[in-house]
This record gives sequence, structure tokens and C-alpha cells, in this order.
Amino acid sequence: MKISKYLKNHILYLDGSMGTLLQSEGLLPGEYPERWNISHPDIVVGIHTRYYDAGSNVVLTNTFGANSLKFSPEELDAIVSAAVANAREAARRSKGTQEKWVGLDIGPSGRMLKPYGDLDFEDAVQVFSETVKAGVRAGADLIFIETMNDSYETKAALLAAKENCSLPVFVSNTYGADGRLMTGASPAAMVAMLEGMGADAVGVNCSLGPKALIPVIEEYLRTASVPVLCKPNAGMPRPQDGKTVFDIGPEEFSLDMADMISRGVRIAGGCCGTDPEFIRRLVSRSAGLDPLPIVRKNITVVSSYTRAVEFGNVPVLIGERINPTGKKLLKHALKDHDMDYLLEEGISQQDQGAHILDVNVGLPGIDESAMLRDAVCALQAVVGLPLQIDSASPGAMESALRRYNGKPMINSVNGREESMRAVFPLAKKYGGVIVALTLDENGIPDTAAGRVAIARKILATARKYGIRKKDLIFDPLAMAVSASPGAADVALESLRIIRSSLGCHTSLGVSNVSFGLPNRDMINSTFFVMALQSGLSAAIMNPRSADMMKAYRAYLALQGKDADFKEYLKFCNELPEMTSSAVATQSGVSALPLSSGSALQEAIIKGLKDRAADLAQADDPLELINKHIIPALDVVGKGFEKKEVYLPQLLMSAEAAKSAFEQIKKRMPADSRASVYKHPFIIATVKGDIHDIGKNIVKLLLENYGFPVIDLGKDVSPETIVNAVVKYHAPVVGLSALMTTTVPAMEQTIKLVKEKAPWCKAVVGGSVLTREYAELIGADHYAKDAMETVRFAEKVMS
Ligand code: B12
Repeated sequence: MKISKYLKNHILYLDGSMGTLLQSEGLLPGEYPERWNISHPDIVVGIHTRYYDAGSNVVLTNTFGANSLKFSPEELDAIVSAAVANAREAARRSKGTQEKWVGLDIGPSGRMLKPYGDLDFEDAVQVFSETVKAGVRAGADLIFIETMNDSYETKAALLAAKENCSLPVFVSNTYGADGRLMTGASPAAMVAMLEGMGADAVGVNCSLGPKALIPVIEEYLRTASVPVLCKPNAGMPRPQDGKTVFDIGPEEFSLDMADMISRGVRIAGGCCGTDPEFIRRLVSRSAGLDPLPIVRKNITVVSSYTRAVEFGNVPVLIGERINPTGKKLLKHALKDHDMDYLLEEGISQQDQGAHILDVNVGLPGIDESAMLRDAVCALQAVVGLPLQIDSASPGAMESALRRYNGKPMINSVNGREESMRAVFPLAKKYGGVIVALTLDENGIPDTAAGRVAIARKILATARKYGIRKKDLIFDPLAMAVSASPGAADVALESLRIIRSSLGCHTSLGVSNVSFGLPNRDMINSTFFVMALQSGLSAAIMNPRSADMMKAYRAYLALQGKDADFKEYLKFCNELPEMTSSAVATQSGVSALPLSSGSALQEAIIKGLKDRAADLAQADDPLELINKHIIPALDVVGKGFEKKEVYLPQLLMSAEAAKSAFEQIKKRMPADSRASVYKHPFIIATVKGDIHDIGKNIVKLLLENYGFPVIDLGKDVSPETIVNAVVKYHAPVVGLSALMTTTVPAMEQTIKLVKEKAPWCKAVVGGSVLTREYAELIGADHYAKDAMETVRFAEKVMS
């Protein structure tokens, strides 16, 4: 039977953990479990058989880490085909009479994707494609992508599956205690993206124990129209007597999972710490439960890498400023590939309250495909808002949709056959909410009835491509009233009919209405309110226009959509600072202060690399570091701690700080006294820690003061550090650690230095350390900053 058909009326049971069971059979730490498919097939078949015997409908192949980054193409193929054969053999051997399938298991690649890692998105797609193709050749029944903690990598894996097979694809993510993926995505954002791309089931695995996952699962159940899966750990893992243990046993697990099923979960299994007994109890405990129906949610939603924006709650504001039409400075920026300019436009619209950003980079003589892709990649790295990808070129549209980290808005399709033929397949493949313009081969109808007829035609054609009504937003086109006095009325009437008769959401480029008239914002803001009153769901507008934002805030307050007038009052407080409408139509650069200090901090906080480098100009480099770079990173670090900033943003800030630092470095010539010292100062960030900005500053200042420095880099083992100390007979070793979890590695290194190189002094630093703590772990000195390190080096080395 097809698994999708089975899911209509049944609960589907998965298996439990594989890794722990292989370890108990003798798998050694560091050994690749995937190789056991070939070297120990009986053990692997035995484990799968126990799961089928326990009642699993799906067992996942032992291929979690089987990818072309770890294995040669030949070995990958051999592993995957053995793995599928092992699972198939287990299905044959098992006495269980339930329906059985073999799922090709795909875990994360083990590398981070750009911009926060070094793996290119397309390379990641390629890596997952190889595994998918091998799985299909070997005869897997479905693809199971799991334990993904980054939305972008999840997209790469799902795209690889969709491009290389027609098997069902289940996608499971791993959430932290904050209810988000490591890179920041909320459950609603993940559901939006994955469903948009056609995942057949979505859900959660690993992460935490079942109870702690309830809020995440509830959000999946609220938003997903496909079956929701849950495959938790047996509680939180913790170390005990050198072993990893879990708090929850099979009985409690089965009770918790039965609760999940009665909430609506349709696919259930276990992850780390679970075994066949957990699955047996889960199956018997939930045997009498009727599966809840899977309900279509009809939520119109777009997403960025962190958040989902749903239509229908409050009217959605789509910032229109990233569009070169009539903007000289933006045209120049695009021609110069000046991404920081675009980013500032994006950030300033976000600051003013936009929910989504329109991105249009179409210019004659420009490679629009490359530019739109680059603009989308740059924007999504620093701006947390979903993007509306705006292009008339299907090629450019596809290059941007591919790289987009979420479910975008697609601007636009229209009633022309040619347009629908080009846009709908893209929307079907990559997901997205499509803005549909009510015009066709005969132009724009003069009447509301004519425009609504085109909307109906677009809806019917979209259905043929498998695109549902909820993923279309109609723009009935606001024409200039100066050219046609009835234009506003026709647009408003169209809005009313589309909302009430077709039940679809609507959008309008509001400012078109005022072309040719003076004081345009006056007309625009009044028309905006009239449109909102007529059922407008989203407006493409200028969020930096005070008039437009006044109208919007007042409208929400009057509609009772602003609890306790919170947003209204906040807006009133900020109003005096807001640029006037006239100024707001100029470039985004003006929004940032241009004087050195705070502008540099702001550039770092916002992750603007080139701008940070430009601003890192001052006579006193140390002051620049201490008063601007470090405080800016502190702001970001605190935001990260409070879960207001996510890893990708932290990374962009670090990149901006580094580029400022590079500038400073260029202007600090090394001291000529270098030759005075016979032995070098050795410096490193300790094992497990990749923070190196502070360490690099210390190094720079030491060199500036004439000390020869050997920098061993970051994530350096105690042995490597000690070997260098001995080799160079270094009088001082400087160690950096920024995380509580890496201070033990620092302690270990100091111990080894004292043992193998007793002459060498250890000076330590990094934001988690204190003088007392440094003493406790045996350091000779704690230096709170780079200058203090220099003073210590002078004392010891001179
Ligand atoms: C930038 C940054 C990053 C960047 C690092 C980029 C890079 N190339 O360094 C990226 C994005 C990669 C990153 C990753 C992570 N980070 Co981080 N990161 C930061 C951040 C915001 C700033 C650090 C920094 O560069 N500060 C500026 C420098 C100049 O200051 P400094 O290092 O303290 O250096 C000064 C002194 O301490 C001293 N000093 C420094 N080194 C040395 C060495 C010697 C020998 C001496 C004598 C003195 C000395 O002199 C320096 C100059 O005055 C901090 C928050 C913060 N404010 O500290 C979090 C922070 C350190 N990160 C944190 C975390 C949790 C992580 C991640 C685990 C996140 C994740 N979930 O993946 C990963 C860690 C990966 C790993 N295995 O290391 C936590 C650590 C929490 C803790 N207490 O353990 C922090 C504190 C953020 C937070 N508040 O939660 N991070």
C-alpha cells in the first residue's frame, strides 16, 4: 500500500534509536556506524528486525551520516544499497504483520552552510542529491530527512529529494529549549517553507523529551496541513559515570506519546535513548486511539529564516524601497554591486515597521539573475523579514527562489497564459505566496467585474498546477487617478469583491494611485485607509513615509487591532524622530549617523561588513577597538543570550567586526623592536572554541609592541599548544576561551604546559573568565584586555 494512503486512516509508527544499539554491539567511538551496513550486516538487520517486531511500520536505514562529504562515491553507493537491503531483509524476517516500509534516513551534512559556514547552498544540494539517488537506486520507499537544526540546510536536503525522486519525503527538525532551530527558525516558519516545497509530512525529532516538545508540536499541529511527526528523545541526555543516560523509560515515554497522538500527531517514533521496547509500549498503548483527521489549515503565510508572517490578522506592510524605479542612488548601488546600500534600505524599512520587503533589482544592462540572487542572499543574512521576490524574468526569479531561506512572496503572475506558464511551476517547486495581477492579454479591464473575472481565471489555472487558493494574493491594480478619475473606485470595488466572493487575500501597490499629483503621500495615505476598509490584506508601500505610517497606526488603533494602543503609543513617541515624508523618499544611507563612533557600532550590530570597514578610521586604533568594536559585539552577544538575535545575525556582526579590525590592522605598522626578543609569545584559542576576534586583537597589539607572536589559531588541542611551546621555548603562552564549556580545555592545556614546559607562563583571557577563575585553573596571569596582555608580556619577556 502507498504510505500516503495508509496515513489517511492510520497512525504510522517509526522506529527508535540506532546509534546507541550499535554501540552496545561494539561500535567504537569515532567509527562510522554506516560502514556496519557492510561489515556487520547481521547486527544491523537484527536491530531493524527487532523494531519491526515491536510494531514499527517504517524503519530508517542506517545511513544518518551517509553522504559524499564523508564517503567516496563508490563507498557511498555501497553503503546505501547495503543499508536499504538490510532494512528490507529485516522486513522479510520480522514476524510482525503490520504494513512495512523502508525509509532512507538522511541526517545533516555535518557542515554549516554559507554565510555562517563554508558549504555553498548548491554544494549542499549536490551532497544530499548523491545520497537520495543512491537510495532510490537501492529501492527505498520514502526519504526521511531528520535532525536538521538549520532551515537552509533543511531546504537543500528537501530540494535534493524533490529534484531526484518522486518518493514521499518526510522532514523532521530539531529544536532547542527555546522552541527554535539553532539558526533561529520558529516551527511556523519551518512548516511554511517545507509545506510550500511539498514535504509530505513534517515534524520534530531528537531535541528534548516528549513533554518539553509539546509547545513545538502544538504549533506544528496548528499550522500544518500535512501529517505531523514526532520522534523525541527519551528525555534530556545527561552524563553519568562516563556514559550518557536518559531520564524517561518506556512506560512514561509511551504515555507521553499517546498524549501526542491524541493531540493530532500521526507519525510517532523515538530518537536518542529509545529502543525496541519503547516502540512496543508506544504501539500497544496507542493501539486503541483513533487518529485525528488531518485538516487543511488554509493559512496564507510567508516566512524568513526565523519567522512566519500570516495574512489576515493585521494588514501586512510590504516595504517598496528596494526597487530602482525612480531611485538614482539605488541604480548606482546596483551597478556597483554595493550590497551594503541595499542592506541599509532593508534594515531601515524593517526598523520603521515593514513586515515583508519587496526586492526588485531589474535594470537595463544588469545580469538580473545574478543580482537578484545576490541581493536575496545578502538581505536574508542580516534582515529577519520575509522577502517578496519581484521580477518579470522567470530566470532571475528562479535563481532567487532557489537560494531563498524560507517561503517567499512571488511578485508576480498575471492572467496572461505565458505568465502563468512561467510562474506557477516555479511556485509549485520552491513554494511561495504569489501576487496575482488582474491583467491579461487584453490589458487591464476598466471595471471591477472585468478584473475579478481575470482573478477567477488565474485561480482556475493555478489549481491545475496544484497551487491552492491560499497561496494566491490578488492585486487588482491601483491606477493613477490623475489619468483616470474613477481609478481608485474600481480598485476598491475589486478589492471588496475579491475578498468577499472569492475569499482571497489582496494586495495593492498603494502609491501608484497618486502619480502626477503633488503631495503624493497625502493622497496615498488616504487611499491606503480606504483600501484597508475595503478588505486590503497587504500593501506595497513606503514604511519610511510618516503619513503612511500614521494612517496605518491610527487605522489599527481604531479597528481595535492594537491591544492597549501599545503600538500606537510607541509610534507617537517615535514620531518626532521619524523622517518627514519628503526626506523619506531619499536614500537609506541618511538613516544612519555618519560620525565615526556610533555609526561604526551600528554597522557592526547590523552586520554591515563594508560599511564597518569604511568607518574604522581613527587616530587611536585601541580606542576604536575598546570603545566601539567590543561594545557593539557586547550588544549583539546580549541579544543572542536573550534570544532576540540568532546565530546568523551574530555571525554577520562578527564578520563586520572583523572587517573593521582588518582596516585597523592595516594602519598599525609592526614595531621595529621585533628583533629584540629571541623567543616568541605563543597564542591560541583553546580546543572546542572558535571565537578568535579577541585573540586576534591581543596578537595585533603584542606585535605592535614589538613582540614576535606565533598564532596557532582557534580550536587548538592542548597537545598542539604544548608542542609549540616546547619547540620554540616560548616564555609565555596566551590562551583564549569565550565559553564556559571550553574553560575546562583551558585548564587542561595549562596543566599540560606546567608539566612539559615548566618555564612557560600562562596568561589567559576571554569574556567568561575572571581573575579568580583564572587562578583556580592554574593560570599565571589573567589579562582583562589586550593592553594588559602587553604589560604582562613586557614584564615576563623583557
Ligand atoms: C562574535 C561571537 C561569535 C562569533 C565568533 C566569530 C569569531 N571569529 O570569533 C560566532 C558567530 C562564530 C559565534 C559562535 C558561537 N557562539 Co559566540 N559570541 C560572539 C560574541 C557576540 C562576541 C565575542 C567577541 O568577539 N567579543 C569581542 C572581543 C574583542 O572580546 P573578547 O573575546 O572578550 O576579547 C577581549 C578580552 O576578553 C581579552 N582576551 C580575549 N582573548 C584573549 C586571549 C589572551 C591570551 C588574553 C590574555 C586576553 C584575551 O582581550 C580581548 C580584547 O580586549 C560573544 C558575546 C560577548 N559579548 O562576548 C558570543 C558568545 C561568546 N558566544 C556564545 C555562544 C554560545 C556561541 C555558540 C555556541 C552559538 C551556537 N549556538 O552555535 C557558537 C560557538 C561555537 C564554538 N564552538 O566556539 C556565548 C557563550 C556563552 C557561555 N557563557 O558559554 C556568548 C557569550 C553569547 C551569549 N551571551 O550567549 N560567536
